[in-house]
Amino acid sequence: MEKVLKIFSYLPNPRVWKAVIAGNICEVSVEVIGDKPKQLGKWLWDSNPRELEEQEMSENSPHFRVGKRGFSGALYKTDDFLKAHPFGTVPAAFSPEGNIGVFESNSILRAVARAGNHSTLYGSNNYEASRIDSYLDAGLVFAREAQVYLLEIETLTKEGYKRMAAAYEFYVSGLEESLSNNSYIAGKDLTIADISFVCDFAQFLREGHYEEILKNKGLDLISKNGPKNNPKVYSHLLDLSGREEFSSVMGTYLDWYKKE
Ligand SMILES: N[C@@H](CCC(=O)N[C@@H](CS)C(=O)NCC(=O)O)C(=O)O
Repeated sequence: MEKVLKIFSYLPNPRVWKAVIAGNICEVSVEVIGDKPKQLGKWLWDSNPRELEEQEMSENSPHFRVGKRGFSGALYKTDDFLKAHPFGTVPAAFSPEGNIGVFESNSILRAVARAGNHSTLYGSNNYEASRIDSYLDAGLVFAREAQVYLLEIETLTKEGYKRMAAAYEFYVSGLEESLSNNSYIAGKDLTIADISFVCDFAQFLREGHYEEILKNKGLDLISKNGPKNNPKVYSHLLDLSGREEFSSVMGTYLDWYKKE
């Protein structure tokens, strides 16, 4: 396997799994560097990330920044990191030479598929690739709502809940329709649209860990009747996540859900 992409992130992170799963399928090696979410404030965010020494972590550091999304405390991001990753987010991927930053997990996923040796993972022509992009874009809209929902679930308002429920309904009904016509999301073959879906949807289902909090607000899990209302979507998730290429990366992440 040729070394292609280096990814820096907190770990485990389903957004990173997208690229790793694709890498396994299309024989692209992906190097993942990172640490537990809480530890990432002790790392230098750079194309050569490293753990910081105690004395390097202060407000006087030239790399000192305040987390913007998902991180609340101090972070240490180099200027080079921000040049490559202007939004300052992880997962943050770098080309093999380290000079090109690729951000947004779906784009990192695309980069792996483009570099790989697989005839159908990113479609077999430009129009199929564009159709796959359509699903990735729709998935990002859903995933962004899910990110806000999960990060703010403890202080969630009715308005926030409604936004998430609407984004969920829109996304899932489109996927159910797609899967009524084909075995995979974008057509008859497994593509990166399926990989992205599995990782983002598995992450969304973590709302199940907050059932009690939602109940106290008089709210139900958004995914409550999911398998009944959208059986194809849920069985696609469970089918793919059980396959070796997926399960070897996702580990036990969905086990709690499967037991429910
Ligand atoms: N849609 C992006 C989400 C990336 C994102 O928002 N990452 C957050 C952590 S969940 C981040 O890196 N925040 C950096 C900060 O708070 O400064 C993706 O799929 O990669």
